This record gives sequence, C-alpha cells and structure tokens, in this order.
Amino acid sequence: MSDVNRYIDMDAHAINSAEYRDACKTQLDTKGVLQLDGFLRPETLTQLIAEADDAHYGAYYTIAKHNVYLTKPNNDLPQNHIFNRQLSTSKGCICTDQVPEHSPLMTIYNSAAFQSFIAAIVGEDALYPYADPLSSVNVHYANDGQELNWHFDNSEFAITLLLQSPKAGGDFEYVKDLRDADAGDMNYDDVSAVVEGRSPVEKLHIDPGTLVLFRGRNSMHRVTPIVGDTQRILVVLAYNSEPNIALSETARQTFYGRLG
Ligand SMILES: O=C(O)CCC(=O)C(=O)O
Ligand SMILES: [Fe+2]
Repeated sequence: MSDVNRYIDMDAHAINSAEYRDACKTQLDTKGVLQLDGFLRPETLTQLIAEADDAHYGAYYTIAKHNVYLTKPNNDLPQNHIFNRQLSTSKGCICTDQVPEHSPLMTIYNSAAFQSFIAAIVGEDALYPYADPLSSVNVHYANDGQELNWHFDNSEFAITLLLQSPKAGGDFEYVKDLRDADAGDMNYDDVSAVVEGRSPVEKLHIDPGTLVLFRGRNSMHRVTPIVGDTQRILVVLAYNSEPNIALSETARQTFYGRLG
C-alpha cells in the first residue's frame, strides 16, 4: 500500500483514475464546490485530531475586521457602502512549521498522486507549495462564538479537510460565482443582499474526514458562528500554480502574527 493510501480511503476515492477525476471536475465546475465524504480513513482522522489538540497551545488567535473583498477601504465611496462595510472574523491558526514532520498531513500534502489529482481537477499542469515556511498547511481552530465572516479568497481555489465539528453552528455557506474578479465585476448589489441575509445561500453538510475543494475567488463564502464547547478544527491545504511564490508579508503578519 502506498503511503498516501494508508491515510486516504482510495477504495472510495480512486484519485488515480481518469474517470474519477473527470467526475470530480464536473462536480466542481457545476456546483463551485467538490465535496468528498469519508476522504480520510477513520484511523487517520483520530491521529490528526490528536496532533491538532497537541499543537493547539501554539495557535495564534486573531480578531480581524475586513470587507468581503479583503481589501483596504475606498474613501471615495461612502462608509456604509458594501465595499467599505467591516465584518468581523475570529479564529486560531497553526502554520506548516508547527505541524509534525511525520504527520499524515505532510504526507498527503507532498504526495505526487494527491497533487496530480488536485491539479487535474482545477485544470493546472502542476501545483507548488508556498515558498515561505508558514502558508502551505494550516490548521484552523474556532471556539464558541467565533466565526469566519463573508469573504472572497485571494487564491483561485482552496482545499480543506474537516477534522472536528462543533455541536452546532460552524456551517460552511457559499454563493457560487457571485463576482467576476478578472473582469473587475464586484457585483455590489447581490453581494449586499447576501451579507444582509436577503438572498438565499448554499449550505454544505460536512462530517469530519471530508475533503472540500472550492473556488473561493469568485464564490463568496463564510463559516457561521460556532455554538457550544466543542472546537471546530479544519485543515487548509494551499498550493500555487507557479513555483517560488510566498504569501505576502502583510497577509502573514495578519493571519499568523509572524513572518517565519
Ligand atoms: O473554514 C472553512 O471551512 C473555510 C476556510 C476559508 O474560507 C478560508 O480559510 O479562507
Ligand atoms: Fe475563504
């Protein structure tokens, strides 16, 4: 059994099969999200939760104010314009250099089979890790009352692995293709309607062990406030389509509280 097959349930998820890759790509393209239930084997999940619990003492917690576009305010627009509306996000995070070297997370992240599977689905020739020591593999922790507010990601796509669900709340909600970043279309009206709760959104029902891949650059998303004393724990695996790219110093300082 290959190393990665020890951790990923490759009977249920034939990541090396062209047919399976096609089906996953179709799901991502039509729904904006690919959800693979039971991606991690149960033993892997148990091990990863234990590792995440052990590393939690070193988590960096932030409360950030941001607009949905994750940009600076524009003083030419009114303060109450959706572009300038400040939302609040709070969570804790550990970085790649705090994940144990022999963790299944690193094996999965560095696996040629896994990278080739993801590249095929998102339509890239190859994927590369971040050049800085922090940004490739992150573990997020969210406690009672904490939430990840509405936003569009800077990166084209994101991969998450849910390790632990809270008792209630902590739901991933999204609206597919709400803007067109490349065309410069911010879609203020529809974005306002979603943020103000006037427009329907999609909600994912995810159990621990599930892989989610989504195109967050144009699909606005959030995680609703956690309810209860069980932490939501989630892994984010991040790649670039070019080698030697580091996350910006501003972003590292904001999200991780350090540069390296
Ligand atoms: O916590 C999640 O499920 C989503 C994470 C996310 O949107 C992000 O890190 O930008
Ligand atoms: Fe996001």
